[in-house]
Order: sequence, then C-alpha cells, then structure tokens
Amino acid sequence: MTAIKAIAFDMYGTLYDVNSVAARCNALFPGRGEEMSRIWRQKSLEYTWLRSLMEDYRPFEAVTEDALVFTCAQLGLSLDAAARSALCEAYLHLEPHPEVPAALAELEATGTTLTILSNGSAHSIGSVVRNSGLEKHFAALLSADSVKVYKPHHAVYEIAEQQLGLERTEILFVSSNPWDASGASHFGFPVCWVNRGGKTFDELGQAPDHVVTGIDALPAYLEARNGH
Ligand code: LAC
Repeated sequence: MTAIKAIAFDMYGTLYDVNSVAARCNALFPGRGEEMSRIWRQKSLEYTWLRSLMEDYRPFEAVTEDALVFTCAQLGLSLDAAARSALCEAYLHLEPHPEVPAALAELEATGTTLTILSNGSAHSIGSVVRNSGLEKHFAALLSADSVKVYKPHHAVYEIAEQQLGLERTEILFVSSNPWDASGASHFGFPVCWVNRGGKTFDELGQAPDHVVTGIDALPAYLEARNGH
C-alpha cells in the first residue's frame, strides 16, 4: 500500500459543524432553527450539484444565500436583509467539531501535510479557518472556485493532486459526507469516511477504505497504514 504523505479534508461537516448555524437560525426564528439549518444545508448541496450539471457555476457564498432564500420561502419565514446577511455571516463562523483542534495538532506533528479541499470559495474557507484559529495547521486551503465546478466533479479532486504535487494514492481524502467520500474514492484517492452520527453510506458503487467516528482516530490509522 502506498504511504500517505498528505491529507485533504473536506470542510463543511467534516471539520466544522454546519449545524452550529442552527442557534443563529433559532434566535431569529424561534423553534425553527434545527429544521431551517437542515434544509438550508441540504439545499445548498443540491444547488452545487445542479449548477455543476447545468454548467452554470455560481460562487459558494451566493449558492448558500440562494439556498437560504429558498429555505425561508419553503418554511414560510419572512427573511429581511439584516437577517439574511447575519445568517450568511454565521456560515463564516462555524464551530469545529470538538475533537478537531487537538487532532489536527497531533496529525501535523506526524509530518503529514494537511490541506482542506472544499466547495467553499477561498474567502469562505479562509474565513472559517481563521475565525476558528486553526489556520496554522494547514499547508494549503484549496477551493473548487479555481475550476468553477463543484465536488464530486473529478476536476475538484484533481486540484489537490496538482497543488500538492503528489500522486492521488498518496493523498488520504477525509470526508464526513458520503457523496463526497464516494466521489473521492471514484477519483482514486484512498478515503476515510468520518461517520460521527451513525449515517448510512451512499449507494454509488464506492466504499471508503476506512471509517472513523472522529478525526482523532486518524493518527493511529496513518501509523498502521504507513507502517511506522
Ligand atoms: C465542502 C462541503 C461541500 O466541500 O462539504 O466542504
């Protein structure tokens, strides 16, 4: 088995809790926060896939805002300009999952190159990572924006290979999103699926190489896999 030299992390859901916006949603629309946050995230994803198929790219922040407008319309919630911008801003201040800061420090100490490869724009990724104080751990923050199409299109996964100057088999792709883990596996990355909540993996003809319940399990996995 090829030794892993770098890790490319998906960002939303994998390192950061997208449901951390639920509290902001709930403050603006009491009792509706959880439902709103769930539909908002799902719709944002759908719009990225649909726009990729339509070849009508729009930056991630704009897609996120479109999905928010849809969510409020569907739930019959009236969204004024101030609430709209406050909620979009909340997406730049997501909280990392609890185990993430210490696990990144531990992984960095193993000498593995750490990167993020996300559908978020460079601005979104940079803001989320800086706002959580985790920027120092990453050698590169890679955005789908540079190829104007979204994961799971292979062109996005290729960015990591090209920017890191490594073979895809040397890059462990880590995602909590089964569709993303499937896309990365189809591309040819070794894949670790982070299944925190007992989710069901997608039926897309792919399977992860490894499954963990948090990224704090990665140092031991790398050690076992790389054989040192
Ligand atoms: C990411 C999202 C889509 O690319 O999970 O970070």
